[in-house]
Amino acid sequence: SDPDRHGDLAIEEARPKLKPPSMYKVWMLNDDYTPMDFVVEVLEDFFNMGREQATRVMLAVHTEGKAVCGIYPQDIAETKATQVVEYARENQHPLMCQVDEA
Ligand code: TYC
Repeated sequence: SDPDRHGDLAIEEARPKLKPPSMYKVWMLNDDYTPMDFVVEVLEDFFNMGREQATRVMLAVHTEGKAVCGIYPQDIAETKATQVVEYARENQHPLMCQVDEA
């Protein structure tokens, strides 16, 4: 038999596995003041949802307190959450996002 076969396997086993990038959930939180239309617009513009999906997610946040609006690599998740909160503040709304590990 070929003595090199075992060597290849040993190398294969020793090679460190590349971890998949960890993913983070972006949650949208309910509040009593942000208009429903504004939340739908945010979900369309920042999370690439159509009107129907954006409306469903907005209503889920409204009735359940929070809902996931997207799952992304950490830097993208943090950037989206920051952009949403900044956009809400520019429009005088208290809308909040949270990011946590998926
Ligand atoms: N609760 C808000 C209202 O009744 C609507 C709302 C939905 C606000 C989702 C925030 O993330 C939110 N106007």
